[in-house]
Amino acid sequence: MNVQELKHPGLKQWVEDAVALMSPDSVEVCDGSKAEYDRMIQITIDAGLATPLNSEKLPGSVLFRSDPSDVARVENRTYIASEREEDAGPTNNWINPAELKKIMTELYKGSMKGRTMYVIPFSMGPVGSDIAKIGVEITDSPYVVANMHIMTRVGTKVLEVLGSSGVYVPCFHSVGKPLGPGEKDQGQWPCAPLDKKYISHFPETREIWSYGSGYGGNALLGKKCLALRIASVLARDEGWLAEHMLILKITNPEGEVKYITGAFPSACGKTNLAMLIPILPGWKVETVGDDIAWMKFGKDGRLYAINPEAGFFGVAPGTNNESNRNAMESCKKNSIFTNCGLTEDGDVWWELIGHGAPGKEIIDWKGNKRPAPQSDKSPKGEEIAHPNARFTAPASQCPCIAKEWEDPAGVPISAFLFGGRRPKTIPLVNQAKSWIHGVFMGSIVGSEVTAAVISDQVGQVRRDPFAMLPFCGYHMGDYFKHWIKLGQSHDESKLPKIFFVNWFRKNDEGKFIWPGYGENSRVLAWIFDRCSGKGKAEETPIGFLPTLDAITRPQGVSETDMQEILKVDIDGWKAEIADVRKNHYPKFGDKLPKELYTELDAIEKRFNA
Ligand code: GTP
Ligand code: SPV
Ligand code: MN
Repeated sequence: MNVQELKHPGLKQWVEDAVALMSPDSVEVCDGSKAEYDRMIQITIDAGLATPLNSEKLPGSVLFRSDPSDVARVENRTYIASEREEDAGPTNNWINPAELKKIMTELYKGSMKGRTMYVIPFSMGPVGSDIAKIGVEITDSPYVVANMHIMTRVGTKVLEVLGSSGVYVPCFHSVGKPLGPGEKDQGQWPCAPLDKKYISHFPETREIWSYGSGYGGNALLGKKCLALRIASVLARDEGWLAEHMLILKITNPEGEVKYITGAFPSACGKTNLAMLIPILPGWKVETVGDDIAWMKFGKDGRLYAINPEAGFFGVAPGTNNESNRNAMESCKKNSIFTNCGLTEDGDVWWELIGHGAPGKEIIDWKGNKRPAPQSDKSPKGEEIAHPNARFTAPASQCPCIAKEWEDPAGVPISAFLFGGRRPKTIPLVNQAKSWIHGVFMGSIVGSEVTAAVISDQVGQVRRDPFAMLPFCGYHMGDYFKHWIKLGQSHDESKLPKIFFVNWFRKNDEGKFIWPGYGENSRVLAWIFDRCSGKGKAEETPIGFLPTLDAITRPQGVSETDMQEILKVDIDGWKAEIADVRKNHYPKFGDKLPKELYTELDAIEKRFNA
């Protein structure tokens, strides 16, 4: 389809203005067809950017290697450009929107020379459903088009729903690498240097402008940019929630069903939990979503969640048939791999895949030949796959996808889980005493920074409230207020119960104490029971902790270890609380809701009682 055929005058004008600014050689409106997907992949193969994989092992799949400067989200180049700085708050980067648009307009000038501009109409959520939002991404990256095909619902049917006057979120994206006459990418992942990358959000005008990166959340603008940063602003204004949460369906041996969501920071276990295979007999987990949940109140006063995405952009390293067989199955065909190793037989390989690589050599994520590894481990810093290597796979290929995963009505949520990577102090699981206590605990969540973000803080614990630190499109203090208000204006007995989990406790030798993955079903079973008014627990200063016999003990976890991860670490918590009072809460100034200080005072008092 060409631009002239666009029936929405505003959209047509917007595209024409973009063409005038970015000067692509040609323009295409995407129809979302299989033929289009195949063509995008072929273009990237011809440009030397994609390698077709072994068609018997991984039919319809390709591998990309990106640029070392472009391997993850760039938080320090991500901006919330609200009209007023105070609306972006202390946890976001802010630039005056007019100033930022001026800088970026300069960058966009001629930025698509030598390339095709693709116009991608996409829907977050099932096309045409009340809860769905439409975006249109303009990009010069066929890699982005192909990924958007998998991650969102793309094409003509979206334009039909949009009609001639529908509302959409306009999203600009350019890799920022125009080509001179006759110039080709020739295997060089196109992007701009780090200090030229901008991932910008204009919350008042609901616009996204991205420049200079072709990777993940920086470039697939439906995901973090629209479905979290812009959607969180809409959710605040309209009384709903847009959260960095997986959604799972869990069935107990008696056949009772509950739906649970969980917010953990990037690379902290959402995809794995969403696809978990319970080790507990008779229990079943199915997937509704693995990264983002949009939740609205139903007429019955309960919160209903939908997954706005259509695919998984999952962390490859650590994924294997033991840890996450469902993810391995999901990316067995029609998938895009980015920054994995390439074996001699045209297969992908990554650290902790469960086996060494065949043959003599392997090509690492930087394109270098290396000796084929005998085991599935590599020394730190010498990984064959980048630690944030990813697979993009259609959700429909997941063997445990829940039948209701595309239900526009959503699924009713019984529990919220919050957590992160905490080697010490935070217990395996505890339950908040009330909604407000849960909001307090959610506001102080901390986690080690992972390779999902380009940062020199990787490995250090930072506060990541609600796992939304990099994704909240407005002042985090107002975000806390929004959560408190939802509790105050609804019947608390119908709201999800709030829990905190930590699969990542380490012993003094630095080894994980808890085996994680399928073993986490032991914790899910306790949470399930607590939501039914069962499950044994003890009230402590931090909430309800399971009694020692309430969660069955995995093989290889000693009784002493079990006691260790289920106790209240008094000194650790005192330090935690002191840090919140001194370093965390003051950041939010007047915007920190007083209810949270009341909770902080109360927990402090409980520890000093
Ligand atoms: P994003 O896609 O970045 O939002 O990540 P995510 O939260 O979906 O994380 P994911 O499930 O992909 O897991 C990230 C890494 O953590 C992988 O290497 C997993 O193998 C590892 N992981 C997941 N669950 C567990 C667990 O229960 N225990 C341990 N030790 N590691 C886990
Ligand atoms: C995350 O970082 O939380 C991700 C990957 O899910 S990205 O899409 O790059 O944001
Ligand atoms: Mn994520």
